Amino acid sequence: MATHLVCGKLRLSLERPLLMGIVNVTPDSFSDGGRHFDPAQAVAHARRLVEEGADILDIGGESSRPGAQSVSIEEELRRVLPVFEALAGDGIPLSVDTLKPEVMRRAVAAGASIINDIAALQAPGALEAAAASDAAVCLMHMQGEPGTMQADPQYRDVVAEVRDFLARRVATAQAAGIATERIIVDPGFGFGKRLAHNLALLRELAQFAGLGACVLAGLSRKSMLGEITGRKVGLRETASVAAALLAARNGARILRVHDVAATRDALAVWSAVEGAE
Ligand code: 7PM
Repeated sequence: MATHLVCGKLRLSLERPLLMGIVNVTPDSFSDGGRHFDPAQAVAHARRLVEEGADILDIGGESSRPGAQSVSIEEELRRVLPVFEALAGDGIPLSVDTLKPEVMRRAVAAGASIINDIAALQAPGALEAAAASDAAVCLMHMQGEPGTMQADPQYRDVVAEVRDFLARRVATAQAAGIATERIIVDPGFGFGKRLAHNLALLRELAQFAGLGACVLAGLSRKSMLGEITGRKVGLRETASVAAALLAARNGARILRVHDVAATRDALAVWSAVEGAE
C-alpha cells in the first residue's frame, strides 16, 4: 500500500484519508442540479469545499450520469478551463474528471495535477496523455458504458473481476512510465454494478490496497445508498458519511465526496478513537 501520492510537484501523505471534494461544472449533474455550471459559481463552491476541509478538488465538465449526453471537447474545455485557471493559484491539488486526452492535456497545463478517468485511460491517446504529464492518475473500473451500464450488470465474482481489471490497468500504466506512486485505483461504485455488487466491493475493499496503489472510493449520494435508505439523492448525506467511513476503515485513502464538512467530522471521530489506542 502506497504511503504517498505523487501528483505534479506535490507529494501527498496518505497516512490519513484525504477528502476529494466534488465540483461539477455541468448543467445536468444529478446532485447539484446544474448550480455550478457557471465557472464563477463552480469556483465559489470549490473554495467553500476547501474551507470545509477538502484536500483535493475534483473538477468535471461531463456528466457520467446514465443516459447523459456526451459533450464536445470544445464545450468541456469551455466549462472546466476557467475553473482550473481560477483555482490554480490556491495551492490545493486539482483533479480533472475527464475521458478525453485533449482535456487532460489542457487541464494539466492549466493546473490539474490528478487525472480522474472513469474509463481508466482506455480511450485512444489517454494513456499517452497521462504518461506525458507529471499528474497522478485515477484508474476506475466500469462495466459497460454510462448510457447502458446499469441495464443488466453481470459478474461471476465481482471482487475478483474488478481487482483483476485494475491490476491490468496498473500494469499498463506502469509500462507506459507512470510510477506506482502516481497511480490511484477505484472500484467504481455504481458503474455497472447492482447493490449486491457494490456491497461486496465495499466489504472487500481492503483487497484493492494489495495492488500497491492508493485506493479511492466514490460512494457519495449514490443510488446504492438510496436503495439502502429509501432516500432521494438530496437526503443521502448521513448515508454517504457512513459509507465513506466504512471505506476508509477498509483502506480507502481518498474519499470522493460532496459533503466535505460532515465527512471530515466523521473521520475526526475515528481518528480520535484510533489515537487513544
Ligand atoms: C450521475 C451518475 C452523476 C454518477 C454523477 C455520477 C466517480 C467518479 C463519478 C467515482 C471516480 C457521482 C458520479 N463517480 N470518479 N466520478 N470515482 N474516480 O456520483 O466513484 O459523482 S460521477
